[in-house]
Amino acid sequence: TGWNIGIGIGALTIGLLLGVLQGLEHAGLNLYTYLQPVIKTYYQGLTIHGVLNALVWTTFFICGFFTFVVVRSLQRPLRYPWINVLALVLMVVGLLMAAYPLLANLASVLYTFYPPMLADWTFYVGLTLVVVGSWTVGYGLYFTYGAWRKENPGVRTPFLALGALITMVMWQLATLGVAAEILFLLLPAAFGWTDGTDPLLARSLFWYFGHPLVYFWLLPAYLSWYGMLPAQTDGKMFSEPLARFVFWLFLVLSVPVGFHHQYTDPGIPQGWKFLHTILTLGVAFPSLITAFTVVASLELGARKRGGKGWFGWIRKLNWGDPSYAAQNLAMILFAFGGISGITNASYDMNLVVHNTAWVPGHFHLTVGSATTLTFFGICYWLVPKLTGHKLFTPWLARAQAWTWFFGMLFFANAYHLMGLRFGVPRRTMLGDAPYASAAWTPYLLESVLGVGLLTISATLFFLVIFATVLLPRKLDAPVEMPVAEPLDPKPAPAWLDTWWPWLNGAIALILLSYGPILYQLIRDAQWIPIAPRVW
Ligand code: HAS
Repeated sequence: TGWNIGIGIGALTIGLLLGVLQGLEHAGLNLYTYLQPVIKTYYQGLTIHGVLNALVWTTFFICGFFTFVVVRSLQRPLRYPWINVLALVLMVVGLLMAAYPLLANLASVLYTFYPPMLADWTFYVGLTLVVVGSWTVGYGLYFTYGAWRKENPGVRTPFLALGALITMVMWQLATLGVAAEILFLLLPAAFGWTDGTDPLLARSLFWYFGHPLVYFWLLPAYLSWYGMLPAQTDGKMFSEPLARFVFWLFLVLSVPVGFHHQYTDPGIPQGWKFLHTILTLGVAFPSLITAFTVVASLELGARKRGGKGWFGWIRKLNWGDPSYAAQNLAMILFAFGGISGITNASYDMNLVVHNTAWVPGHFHLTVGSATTLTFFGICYWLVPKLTGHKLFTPWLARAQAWTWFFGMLFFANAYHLMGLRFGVPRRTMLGDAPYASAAWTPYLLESVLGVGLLTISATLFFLVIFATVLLPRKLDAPVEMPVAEPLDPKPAPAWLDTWWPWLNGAIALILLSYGPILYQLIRDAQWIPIAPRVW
């Protein structure tokens, strides 16, 4: 766990630095030139920013966190610890392999690596190894769960372990899409065995994986919000069975929604886009349940701490604890990210905001806030737990959480509005754009204010974590993983602890929503030449 989280944070250090450059470039201050010859182009910087933050930081953190959670929650050691060590080795080798082409400017294809742009083969093999490593983490956890089940027949799986396992299984279903894309379309082209590819088929396989990927980022945060955060403010889980139900719904509904990223792609018939729209609105439903039930769990705690009134109780939440504050602030930002997600999912609105600055606005509130700020909050108890050292200065950690909150609020608001009002494009050197308009200026200034606060916040996070790890200030009292008790101690019904209906339901829905159309896309595949490398 320690190594996973340490490497994740290391990747984030570089990834966030490039994010600052990205934000400043849009506002007309191009600092990329000072990074020559290490970072040669804007697109190289943007690719490293996306890959390190969205893929590396998240995957390493989640694998480490889940290993810790499953072992603590089942209260038994890993069945075969060597599997999880092997997993870490695979992931590190993969990361090093992918780092080479990223740094050598041989893989500036952005984190979605759409063909016909093509990266060096080492990039794809590296990413594949990271994914295979994360599967291996899952296998280590399944064997541990199997052993626990044998020792505890008929006992309900503890919620925290169940949620982590469901997320891992969902991840294995999801990554089949990107595995097929890399193995059958991208690697053969990168090795020079084929001289073309079908971008539409590749994009469809990518988004089969790409949307459940976002729930792989979100569910560890939900696990903490449901099963840990209430305990951090003297609350209880408002409804433990409902929390399980939400995780099962995510298993069933996370994958069959990918075409909402491809509304503007020609070649996907409308009927399929419509089906995926309906299912997307379906997968928003467990998040709406979460909004109500998690807040109810927190309210229980605040009232126990003396909170009164319709809204007055909010002041009594445990804002003094940086771990709590960071996660509650992440939730508030996610409420706005959820609204912009549902806007994206609405076909006609999507035509307005697709490929505009609105989209980075959306994902900085989701993966950049709900996920990342929650993971920061988790670090504030987990790193002291792992090192046995006191958290370095809780008030600095609190300041980190609040500066991230306001930084993202300004940044994301500006990007949403630039996309919505002016169609300002994403993934573009806006600082150099000949069509840049004076009307953008107030929003660009707001975004720079956000970038400034986020830079301070990121610096504080690294300072707090490094000082906690390096300074040998022993803990006064042992830190334990927070575990929220259910309000109703009656065990959840058996159907909420049974895998087969949910797993079969997930597979059936995937076959129904992707089977015929993927068959059609493969049958009608049209090979087009790989784009020449221009960076
Ligand atoms: Fe998304 C694009 C639709 C959620 C990430 N999304 C992206 C991209 C990323 C991303 C990275 O339909 C860009 C991909 C690219 O590079 O092209 N997204 C949705 C929908 C949801 C959603 C419907 N997205 C996420 C999450 C992400 C994420 C989660 C990362 C972690 N997204 C889209 C669509 C696109 C898209 C289209 C394509 C756009 C385009 O055209 O390219 C839903 O799951 C959202 C449901 C969420 C809610 C909110 C629930 C609120 C909660 C908090 C409550 C807190 C309260 C405060 C009330 C309904 C749980 C309490 C306060 C106290 C004080 C106690």
